[in-house]
Amino acid sequence: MIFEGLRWIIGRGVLAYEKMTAPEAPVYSMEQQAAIDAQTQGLALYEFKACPFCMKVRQEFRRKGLNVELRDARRNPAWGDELREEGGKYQTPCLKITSGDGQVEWLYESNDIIDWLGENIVIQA
Ligand SMILES: N[C@@H](CCC(=O)N[C@@H](CS)C(=O)NCC(=O)O)C(=O)O
Repeated sequence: MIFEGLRWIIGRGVLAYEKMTAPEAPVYSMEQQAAIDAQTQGLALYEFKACPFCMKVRQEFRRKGLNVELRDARRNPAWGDELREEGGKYQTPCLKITSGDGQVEWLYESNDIIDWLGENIVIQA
């Protein structure tokens, strides 16, 4: 009970901090955004809303203007089960990467996810 209350308070703090520090989204042309969306359509982030590591990854999405599907693994038990069973552990953030040929990779660790985005998402000038 105390733990739940503490988690709730910390969660509120994380969400408020996320709102206050949200980076401005870049403005892309329609063609640029379409090219980026084509690269992110196979991505889904398994997350907890109040997780600070997830917040860090969501901020990176905003900073780069990436539209990535967010799957709340706590509120939706189906996403939680999928994460545990297919990803290998119930830990967020985790990026599910489905490539064009249907291959699936589950990438844990916020820093590794941010690095992967930097290395794999090409934003044309
Ligand atoms: N080093 C990891 C830490 C991730 C982490 O600790 N996530 C917590 C949520 S904030 C988690 O999934 N805990 C498992 C649980 O709550 O059951 C990262 O940077 O992504």
